[in-house]
Amino acid sequence: PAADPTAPIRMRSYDLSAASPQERAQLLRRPVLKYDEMLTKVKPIVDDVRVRGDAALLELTAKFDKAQLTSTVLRPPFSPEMMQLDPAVRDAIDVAYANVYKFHAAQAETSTMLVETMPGVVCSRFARPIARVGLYVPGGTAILPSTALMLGIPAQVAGCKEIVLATPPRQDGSISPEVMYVAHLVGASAILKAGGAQAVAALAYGTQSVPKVDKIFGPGNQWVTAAKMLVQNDTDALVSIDMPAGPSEVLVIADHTCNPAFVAADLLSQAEHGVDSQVVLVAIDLSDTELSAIETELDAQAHALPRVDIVRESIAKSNTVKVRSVEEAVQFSNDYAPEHLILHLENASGVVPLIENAGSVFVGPYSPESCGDYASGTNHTLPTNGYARQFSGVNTLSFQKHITSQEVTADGLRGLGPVVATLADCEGLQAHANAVRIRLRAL
Ligand code: HSO
Ligand code: ZN
Repeated sequence: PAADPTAPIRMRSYDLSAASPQERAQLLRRPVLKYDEMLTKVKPIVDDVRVRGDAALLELTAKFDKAQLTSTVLRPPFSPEMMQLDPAVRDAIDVAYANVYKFHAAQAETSTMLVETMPGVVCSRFARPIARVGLYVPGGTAILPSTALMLGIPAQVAGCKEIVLATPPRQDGSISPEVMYVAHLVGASAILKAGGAQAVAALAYGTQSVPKVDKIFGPGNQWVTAAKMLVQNDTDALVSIDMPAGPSEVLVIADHTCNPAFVAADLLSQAEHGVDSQVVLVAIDLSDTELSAIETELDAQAHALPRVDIVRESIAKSNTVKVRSVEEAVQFSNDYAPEHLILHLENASGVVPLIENAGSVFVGPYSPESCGDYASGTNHTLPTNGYARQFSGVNTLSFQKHITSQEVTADGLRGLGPVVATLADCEGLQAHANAVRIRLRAL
């Protein structure tokens, strides 16, 4: 049944000091992701592409994307007709590209780190690009050229040789000109016109026409995520993934100095992503009048959105958590480990040092998440579902790996060798000890 279009759109509200430990744990929880179920659904698709390659890919694309293709891969140079854009959009993409490039170029590790741990014992570490990467750009309810930027730019900066951008085709078999233009800017070496688990499988194993990659990046629906987890665990595929992705989230902390309209707008910008988006407002010591100002704004702004039906569902599942102090708010946020954290606080920058877990932080009233989603420079591919506890967002280092090296001089071995031989003896590994003693005798 269609939702009542006039019904108020509002979040549920909880007082944290009145919450039991179980209720607090519930407020920190995300919706359960049924990966076991998803894995059994994606396995036949992944196997089909692994075994039959292009033929399976073409059939699955006809089935799921309703696109009849004769080939699945586009190679550069991409024709200008495929990249025809509104000039304002092209200029906006160019500015976003420049900012994101600048921030990610600064992250690149270009120099070798050298440490002399003992006289004559020099250890070093240097970075090298991951040679072949696959970037998944979702299709679905919104076209996402911004995701192509966020994945393509660090790959380009890191110097990856093969950059395969996978995205589901439109029904006429084409790719949106915005995504094509970004693929051109980041120097993609191939575009794979496929989506879902079938695209992930093609990237992981390669097909007759799709190059196999070493690491797969990017957000996606449950099918994509389950397929990434599946291929990551297949030692034959020999592929890694960026991180386990879940529905997008934002946590906003607001105090009495906040602008209610700004707070509402920030909550809604995340809520419009999908019906399972997670939106949390942590309100510090707000009066009923202050809270209802936010609620009124949220309701009014929500009803004016083209995606009101999505927002209605995601907001209905979202929570306002009332706390007494900044410390309580930060504690809750650190426990929640949000993908995005927005600080609408009197002393927002003063709170940043207290943040322990978050994908990306937006500081003060003029830093909406939208800036980071599109164009300020930071990456928008961030850990969700509480994984901000142990994962960083996608960055330039995600496209590099480190190699360590050592060079020991004869004098160095005189000092270090006896230590190594003693430890080798202690482990009962005679050949290890010999590799040192044979040299010490020769010195
Ligand atoms: N907020 C999304 C990224 C995005 N927003 C793309 C707009 N386009 C997940 O971080
Ligand atoms: Zn967004």
